[in-house]
Amino acid sequence: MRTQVAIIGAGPAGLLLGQLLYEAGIEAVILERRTPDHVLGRIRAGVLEQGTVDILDLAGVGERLHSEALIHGGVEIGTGGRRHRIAFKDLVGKVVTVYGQTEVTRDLMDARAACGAPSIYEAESVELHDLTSARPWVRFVHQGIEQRLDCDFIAGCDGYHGVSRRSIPAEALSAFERVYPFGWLGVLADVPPAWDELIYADSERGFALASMRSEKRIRCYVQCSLDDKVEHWSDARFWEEFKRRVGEDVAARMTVGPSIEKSIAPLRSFVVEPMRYGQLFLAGDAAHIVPPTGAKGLNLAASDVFYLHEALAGYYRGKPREVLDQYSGRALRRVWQAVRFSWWMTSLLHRFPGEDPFFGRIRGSELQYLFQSESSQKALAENYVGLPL
Ligand code: FAS
Ligand code: PHB
Repeated sequence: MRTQVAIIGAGPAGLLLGQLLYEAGIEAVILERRTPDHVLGRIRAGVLEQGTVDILDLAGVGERLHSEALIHGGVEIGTGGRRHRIAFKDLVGKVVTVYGQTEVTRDLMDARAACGAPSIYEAESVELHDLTSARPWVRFVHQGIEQRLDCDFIAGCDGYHGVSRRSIPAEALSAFERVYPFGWLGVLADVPPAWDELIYADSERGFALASMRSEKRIRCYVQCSLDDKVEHWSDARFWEEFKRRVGEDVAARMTVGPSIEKSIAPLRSFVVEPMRYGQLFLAGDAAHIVPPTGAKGLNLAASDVFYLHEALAGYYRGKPREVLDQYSGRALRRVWQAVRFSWWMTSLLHRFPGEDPFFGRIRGSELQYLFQSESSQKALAENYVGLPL
C-alpha cells in the first residue's frame, strides 16, 4: 500500500489529524492496534477548550457537539469547607465546553467512515522503518498477514505506550518527567450532577473532582495512593469518600448510583523534545503527558495535530520544507505552557504524601491568594480556557 501520511493510532490525535488532512485533500491511512469498541471504551477527558472546539469544527465534526455539549462559564475551587468560583466569562471573556472524549472520538470515527478514508483496526506489530530517508515505510500484521505501507510522512499518534516514540534513537531525544506520588480513581455513573459547574476540592483527606458528561451522567474522581487498586474500592466506599471531600452541601444534596466505569489513572508530567525525527512527527500523548488536573491532555493533542496538519498542508502546497521544521518548536511552546499549568494546578490542589510542612503552608497560602486576588484568578482562567492557538 502507499499513502502520503501514515497515522499510527486512532485515538483523538490520530482521528482528528486524519480528518484535518482529509479536509485539506491529503491522503492518510490510520493504523490502530485495538478495535473501535476498545478505543471508545476508554473513559478519559471531559473538558474542551474553545480552540479545540474550533479545530473540531474545522475538521467538520462539530455538529453533535454543538447540539449536546454543556457550556460552562467557570469552575469552583474548594478548600477548608469554602468554595470560590473562578468566573472565566467575567475574567477573560471565554468559556469551556463539557463534552466527553468518548463522544469526540465517536464523532471522528463516524466522520472518517462517512468519507471513506482508510482506517485499519487491529493492526498488530506495527514497526516504523527508514524514518530519516525520503521514503519511510510501516510494517504491520493484519488478520495474520504481514503488510507494508509506504508513505511520505508518519504521524506518531499512538499515545504514551505507543511504538512511535520508541522508534526514535534515545540519543536523538531529550525527555523531561515528573511522576506524582498519587493517582486519580475515576467513576462514571448515570445520575444527574448536584453541581452546575466542575468542583476541584482540596480537603484534609485528599483531592476530589466533581465533573459530568451531561445533565444525566457524572464523572467523579478522588486522589488515591499509587498502590491502590480498583478492586479495593466498592461503589459504596468511593461515594462515601467522595462525599467527605467534595463539601458538605454537595454531599447532602447529591444522588449516587452504580459505577458504569471505574479506573485508576497514574499522574505524571512528561515531555519529549523534539517532537520530530526525520519524517516521523509525534503528536498528543505520544509526545507528552500531563496530570488531568488542568484538563489539558486532550486539548494538547488537538493543538498538536492542528499545527501538524498546517505544516503538512503547507508542504504539499509547495511551501519550503522549513514549514515542516517549524512544527516541533511551535507545538512545544504550547505544550510547556500546558505542562506548567497542569503541574501548578496539581501542586496547588493535592496533599503530597510525606510532604514538608513548609509546602503545606505555601499551598494553603497560594489558595488563599487565589481566593482574594482577581489577578490570580485571571491567570488561572486564561490558562484553563486555553491560551491562543
Ligand atoms: P491516546 O492514548 O488516546 O490514543 C493512542 C491510540 O494509539 C490508542 O487508541 C492506542 O490503542 C493506539 N496505539 C498504541 N500503540 C499502538 C501501536 N503500537 N500500533 C497502533 N496503534 C497503537 N485528559 C484530560 O484532559 N482529562 C482527563 O480527565 C484525562 N483522563 C485520562 C485518564 C487516563 C487513564 C489516561 C491514560 C489519559 C487521560 N487523559 C485525560 C489524557 C487523555 O485524554 C489523552 O490526552 C488523550 O487520550 C490523548 O489522545 P492521543 O494522543 O490520541 O492518545
Ligand atoms: C473529566 O470530566 O473527566 C475531567 C474534567 C476536568 C479535569 C479532569 C477530568 O481537570
